[in-house]
Formats: sequence, structure tokens, C-alpha cells
Amino acid sequence: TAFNVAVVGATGAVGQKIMQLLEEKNFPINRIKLLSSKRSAGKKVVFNNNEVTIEEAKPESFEDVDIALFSAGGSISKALAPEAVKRGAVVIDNTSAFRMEENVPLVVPEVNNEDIAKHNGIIANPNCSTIQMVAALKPIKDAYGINRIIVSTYQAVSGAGAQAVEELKTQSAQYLNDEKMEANLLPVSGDERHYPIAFNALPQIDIFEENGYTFEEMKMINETKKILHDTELSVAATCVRLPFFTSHAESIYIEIEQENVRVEDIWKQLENADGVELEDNPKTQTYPTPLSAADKEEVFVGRVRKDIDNAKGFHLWVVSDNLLKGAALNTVQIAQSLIKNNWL
Ligand code: 11C
Repeated sequence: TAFNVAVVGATGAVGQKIMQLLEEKNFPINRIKLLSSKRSAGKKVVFNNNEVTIEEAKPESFEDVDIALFSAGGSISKALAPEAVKRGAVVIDNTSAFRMEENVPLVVPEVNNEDIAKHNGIIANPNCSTIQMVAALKPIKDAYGINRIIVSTYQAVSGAGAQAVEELKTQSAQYLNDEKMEANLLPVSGDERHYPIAFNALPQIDIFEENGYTFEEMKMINETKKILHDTELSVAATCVRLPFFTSHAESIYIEIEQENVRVEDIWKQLENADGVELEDNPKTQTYPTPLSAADKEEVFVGRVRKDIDNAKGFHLWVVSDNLLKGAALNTVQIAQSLIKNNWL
């Protein structure tokens, strides 16, 4: 059987990757509908060797749609995902609009695939920096338990969208030409102040919450507990934007429950984990970097070390392509699982 699939946000950075993956993975498509805001409607794109015209997303667009993949921003998801569900579609939503709602599963297939079965029409795709962290930590948690996670992120500009990528290019050229860098977008479009990202590091991703953490940090904290089904888990995050285009990197400290675990034991769990690739050898300077992980599907882990003062503490370096496993690939994997397990 083949399915009628809609991609909402087809012209965005994630939407384009979703279409590429649907093609590459021979997703069983009967009819594809590409939807966007009014601004991009009318554009033509090639999908599976056919020209498809992008249409404006409206409630009626979802008549006859089986699976709708949303990545056009939270407000579009809030307005249109319920309309799609009303018309019989199952929605996989890439925004933060529904992630923390109790009746919406939040899923990384390698981690909590079975949660998909409990959906009521909407399944949420987690934040990119959360996805790669839980994918790397789940096998360790299953084997040895984890009490505490402290993470610092090093995030690519593409996480803030295609315009942020352009801003980094423009500012880099300005800096190298001894011109004044113009900052109009980052750290957050719509916030009061903007700072250059080129040759810089910005310790603000998304807006600040009342508690002094940013929304990105709170997403990592809350989503991790939900995906791992562990409300007792301590999670702290500091999220930082850096001037490279693709892949998020994370320095993660974990405190495990079991005693006497060695680095080799952690390596073994990671080597056997689905979707995870161990690249860890100090003798050969082997570890993942944002450039080495870009355009790849796996979550890469390196620099596994035992904490010097805490026998239950470990440090890891985790890198993955934020637009692939962090967004489009995870979305397509959820759709594949829906079909494979008859959970539509
Ligand atoms: C960033 N993690 O790098 C964000 C992008 O909640 O899906 C993803 C936002 C989200 O800016």
C-alpha cells in the first residue's frame, strides 16, 4: 500500500530535507502534497522526477491526506494540525507546539518507539538537541541507570533557519573585509537585541523564560524527562550558538547509578545501539566534529571519559546533523514506524 502524504513547510530548511529523505528511502507515496505559507505558494519543485506545485496550506488541504509532516513553525502547527487530524490525517509535528501535551507522544524511534502507538492523531518530533542526546544516553541508561545529566551545547546556525545561515555568511564576509557586522536576526528573531554570530559564541538560543533559562534549555530539560519516561531524572542544560552551519555538538556529563562501570563498558553499549556510531580513540585523535557528522544519519559519540573525582560520573561528546537526525530524518523514521507497525 501507498499513502497520501503532505509536507507542510515544504520550502523550509527541514521541509526540503524531508522531501529528499522521502525520495531516498522510497517512502510508499501514492500522492504528495507540498504545502506552505501564501508567500511560497505557486513555486514549483521536482519530487520523484515529477514537477509539483506548492499550494497554500489551508484546513481543506488535508482532505484525503493519510500522513502530514509539519515543519512550518509553531503557529502554523497550532492552527492547522488539529484541522488535519479532524480530516483523518496523522500528523508528525516538528515544532514545539504540542510536545509537552500529555496525550501527544514525543518520540525518538530508537528510544521510545512504542509510544507512537498511543497517539491521538498527533505525534511530536523532539527538539534537535534533545534527540541526539537521548539517542546516545538511552543505551547507557538501560544498562547502568542515569541519575543526572548536565549538558552544554555547541549548536549550528541552521537550527535557527535558512535566514540565520545567510546572516552568518554575510557577517563573515563583513568581518574579513574590515566592515561593521550587521546583526538583525540572532540570537532570536523578534527579540530586542541582536548580536553578531560570526567569530562569536552566543549563550542564548530562543527566548528567556522567567527562571533565567532559555526556552531551548527548558526544551532539553523537559523533553528528555518525557522521552525517557523519568520525571525524577536531574537535567541541566546550557545552550550556545556557534558560527558553523550544520550539526549540533554537545558536551554531556552523566552520573550513572551503577558502581564499577568502565569506559569500555560504556563503549560496548554505544557500539550495540541503533542509530549511534562510536568514534572514540584518543591515540588516533578520533572523535566526531560538526563537519564530520554533517549529511550523515547517525548520532556520533566520542571522548568518553570517566570523571576524575566521581566514580559514577562520565563525560561524552555527542555530535549529529541537526537537520537530519535532529529533524527531518527522525520525522520520516516516525512515519516509517507508523506504517510498519500498523499504528496509523
Ligand atoms: C535551534 N534547536 O537550534 C533549535 C531549532 O524546537 O524544534 C529547533 C527548534 C525546535 O535553534
